[in-house]
Amino acid sequence: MIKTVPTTPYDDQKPGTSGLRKKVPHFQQPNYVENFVQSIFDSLQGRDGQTLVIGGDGRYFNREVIQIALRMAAANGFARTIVGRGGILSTPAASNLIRARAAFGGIILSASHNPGGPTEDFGIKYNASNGGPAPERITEAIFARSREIAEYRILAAADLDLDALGTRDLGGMTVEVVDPVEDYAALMERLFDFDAIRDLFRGGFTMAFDAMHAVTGPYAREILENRLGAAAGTVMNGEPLPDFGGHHPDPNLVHARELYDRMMGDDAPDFGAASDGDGDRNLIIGRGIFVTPSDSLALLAANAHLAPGYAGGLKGIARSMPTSAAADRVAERLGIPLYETPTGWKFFGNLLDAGRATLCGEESAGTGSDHVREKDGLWAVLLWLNILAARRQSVKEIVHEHWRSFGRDYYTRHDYEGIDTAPAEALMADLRARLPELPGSTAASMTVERADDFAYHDPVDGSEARAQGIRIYFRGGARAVFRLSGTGTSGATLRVYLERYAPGPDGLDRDPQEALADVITEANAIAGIRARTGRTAPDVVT
Ligand code: G16
Repeated sequence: MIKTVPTTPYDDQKPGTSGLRKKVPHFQQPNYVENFVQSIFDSLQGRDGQTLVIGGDGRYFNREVIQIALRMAAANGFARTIVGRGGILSTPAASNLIRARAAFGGIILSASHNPGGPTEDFGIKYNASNGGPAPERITEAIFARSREIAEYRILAAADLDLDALGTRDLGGMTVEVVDPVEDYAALMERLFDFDAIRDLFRGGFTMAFDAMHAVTGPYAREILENRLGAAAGTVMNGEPLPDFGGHHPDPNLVHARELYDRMMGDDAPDFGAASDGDGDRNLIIGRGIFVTPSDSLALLAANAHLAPGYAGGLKGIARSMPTSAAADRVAERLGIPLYETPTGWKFFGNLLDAGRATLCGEESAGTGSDHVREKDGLWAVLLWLNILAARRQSVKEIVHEHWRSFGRDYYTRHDYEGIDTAPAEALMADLRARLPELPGSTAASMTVERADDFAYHDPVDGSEARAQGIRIYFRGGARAVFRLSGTGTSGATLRVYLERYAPGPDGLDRDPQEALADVITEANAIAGIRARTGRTAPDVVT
């Protein structure tokens, strides 16, 4: 029986960079989940009789929300839902399923790299029929709907068993419970030379993959250990846990410290990698060398032709604005276009759909291609493995060769987390107001050449996105970018992105913090970070 339940709106259901993210207790308020899911459904025209994919990263509250979403999908006209067993689907695997099964869209439950647990983070995101995060036109409609919603529709039914594969009926809607790994692993086998990678492992190549007790554990075990023959135990922390073992499933140098230390030690394996809560981010570390996500994108682009899925070459490369210019140099040499988009994977969707870009990447540890419409952690790891198998050099040799050939873009990101929203917004507003007077000025030792607030004009649909981050270019080629994070759930996070290009082959082992010291000082002085936030140092440096 379908019930129509009266409800009152919440005013804070505005999807951010990547869907709606809040603390679990926030989502547990009466009708909070139901309101948002109904707002999504109400914003989708033509959903009647369609297929919906539902899955999440397994974090605390995942199972409860999936049952609610299923009952509401059944009451809102969907004919079929496809759910990963146990409610599990990594974000890229969900994107793939939406595309492979020609679904109308998908609901992905995740707060990505944020911690999980009863008082930690949760998230709900809608992906459209191309498999990618809903464009702003849809997220705006969802937000508008959530502010006026008066009722939601739900089927009165008991919870479904989601732990056994197969199809069941839910009030006339078919629920198909699928193996979350199968289709995804098959896609990876089509893109990469699994024989060559198997050969690499057979020859004694060693690897450590940190699944961070998050969703990629089962994917990595199946693909790396079972199909590619990596030694048992290659996958660390491979058991997905609702609280990620109490850790932050963020594959950066702070939260994947154990892996980093191992890779810098004497008995380091040849290759180290990690992925985040929902499996879309990646961390790449060679023996004795961390590869920044910006460099990784450039290296993957320069070598992608070595993998069967990209043997025909790349149509173009897209990167988010704060990502370093390393990929630009590769695009230039390859003679293909380079697109600079705002932060947020959704901005790549049109370029991928239109066949203008093949590879995309962001400084925030996301890399992907047109195989799905999300960034894809394991995909990046497998492309690296394919390249390593083809080139038979170490990660360090490959990176150094790249820098010798293209020059090096020193890069670092400084994050100031959990600062009060008001001073963080004031800092940005003040920078914006001072943009016209910055060129020619010097706060410490460098001179500003030009400064702007990044605005994006989508070349495919003509849409505009404004106020996407303050860019300050210094004389001599260095750059500082300031923006506030769109994914945090408490207070504000100020991100400061710093880079400088060095054309020559010198300084291969130079520490970026040292190479960028003057840019860091200048950026801090221009924005008055210490005075405005009271912080003397960033919380996270990557
Ligand atoms: C999300 C988006 C990414 C984006 C990142 C930025 O990542 O999917 O495209 O780069 O947010 O985060 P912030 O706004 O905090 O800098 P994820 O992995 O959280 O979905």
